[in-house]
Amino acid sequence: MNETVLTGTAEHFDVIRLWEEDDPDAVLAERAKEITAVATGGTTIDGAFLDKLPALRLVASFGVGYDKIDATAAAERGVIVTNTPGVLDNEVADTALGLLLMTVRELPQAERYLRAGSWNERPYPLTPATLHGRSMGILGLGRIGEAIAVRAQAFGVSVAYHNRSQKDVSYQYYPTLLELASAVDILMIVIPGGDETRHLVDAEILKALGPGGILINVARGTVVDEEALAEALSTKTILGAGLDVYEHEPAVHPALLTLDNAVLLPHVGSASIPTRNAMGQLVVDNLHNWFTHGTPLTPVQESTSLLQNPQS
Ligand code: 8YV
Repeated sequence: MNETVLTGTAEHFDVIRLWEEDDPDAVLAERAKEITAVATGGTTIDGAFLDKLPALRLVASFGVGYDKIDATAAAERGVIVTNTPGVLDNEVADTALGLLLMTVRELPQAERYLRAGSWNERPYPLTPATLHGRSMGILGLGRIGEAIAVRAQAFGVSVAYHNRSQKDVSYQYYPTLLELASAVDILMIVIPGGDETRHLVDAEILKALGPGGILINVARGTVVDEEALAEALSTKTILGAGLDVYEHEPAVHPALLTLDNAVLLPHVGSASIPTRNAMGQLVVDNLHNWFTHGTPLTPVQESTSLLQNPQS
């Protein structure tokens, strides 16, 4: 758990550090009736877990994505869920552009080449692709997607997008992912994870992206069929992929590890101390505001009706 969450919660609450307990289940059972809030950073919270805590009123999640939390089951039990949107947008967008440049210009491969002493023999081969003048399709134009779009344009990359519905923005909208993938050079995934988006990017979408295509994923690994991606990379159905997230983190599909046209980061999208502390502070502020004013700062969408009608 992030240090800011630990110090911030300790100031206002009687905190149980479950991960430090020898038998966390026993502690949960023993103190179930006292636990009114849970702060979490990536644990699965489903209906069965919520049923163990009858006094629970708030789950404050560290991170913008909350696909491991069943927010609908929480709402049904009168439990609010909060996440940490906004404060990590710039960091994740920066990482996305960094990963894109690394992938298009093969920068990690070139660095490995230098360290291996190969430069003494001959220069690193020219990269087949360049970034300027290419087109990017953003799958999931939310806050982070918009921050990526601004940066992409500064790099001379045109932007299009696919969402479930069109937004009031100037970027070209494609009503289906297949049309978007067919139209662009770079597919940038920023859509939330979870059952609704599982394997949206499959063999058909990768084929549509085509042999010059680059896939970047800074969202959730579950959005991509990793098996199909490994196949598309090894058969050069697409040119390359830059990934920060994986289906079964921290495990990475073994085939991806062997492919030189994949750039692989260990889920570091928001992982700077200042940004993680800002996320941690928002967890603390959500908890504090809920218990002092009854208004969490950043409830997730599934919790909003509960706040409008607390008796429901
Ligand atoms: C963090 C993230 O890695 O916010 C998210 O949804 O994926 C990342 O910022 C994650 O929150 C760590 O628990």
